[in-house]
Amino acid sequence: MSRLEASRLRKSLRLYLVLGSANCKIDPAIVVEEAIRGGVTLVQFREKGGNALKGAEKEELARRIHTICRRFGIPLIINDDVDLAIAIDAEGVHIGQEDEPADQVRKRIGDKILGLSVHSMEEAELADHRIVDYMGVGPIFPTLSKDDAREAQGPGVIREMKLKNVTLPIVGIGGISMERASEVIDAGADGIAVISAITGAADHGAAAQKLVCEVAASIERR
Ligand code: 3NM
Repeated sequence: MSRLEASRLRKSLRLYLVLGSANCKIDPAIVVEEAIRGGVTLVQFREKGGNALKGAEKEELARRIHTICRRFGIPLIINDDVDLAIAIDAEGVHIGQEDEPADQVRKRIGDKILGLSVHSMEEAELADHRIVDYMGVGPIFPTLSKDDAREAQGPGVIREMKLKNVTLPIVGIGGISMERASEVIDAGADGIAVISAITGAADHGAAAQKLVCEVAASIERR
């Protein structure tokens, strides 16, 4: 799959599952399958933390997750590992402000989807529309899932971006639960990206289903 037109990408961002082996009590590939069956629209493989898989083991897990995503027609985005995304022919790459610069990544990945983490209006204004396809804005609420997370900003940061005519698709991330999903959509986000709201749920599929219904209902109300 190549860079999606913005309207298709906005739909793919509705419920974005981010995960790696550190976030899962069971095989992450099984979590992915259950969550996709529940309604997840996009998946990011984010293998971080002290015990993160590396090398061949990391690639093997990424390939297994990709096989499941493909079966359901769900794009797979690889966090901060351009070589891996290219090796397994994933649909996209997600980078942070401290990773390889977006223009260099774009040159390497050609037509794949490119996502960028932004934490402020200033960073959003610097994101180049010709290079980046969507922005992950966070942390919206306090999160325990990212060691070096910045201070939570609340959904207002997304509202400000929309008011100032930031047009790139936006997904909110950080501490987003079932109860708080609608606040993020009401602020103007195209979707929500979550780790623990799905990986930490007793029933991954049911959690995804509830979240995606909440997002869809909030978008319809806007
Ligand atoms: N990035 P949870 S917050 C991966 O602010 C990630 O850029 C963030 O996990 C950012 O849904 C975050 O469990 C963790 O809070 C999201």
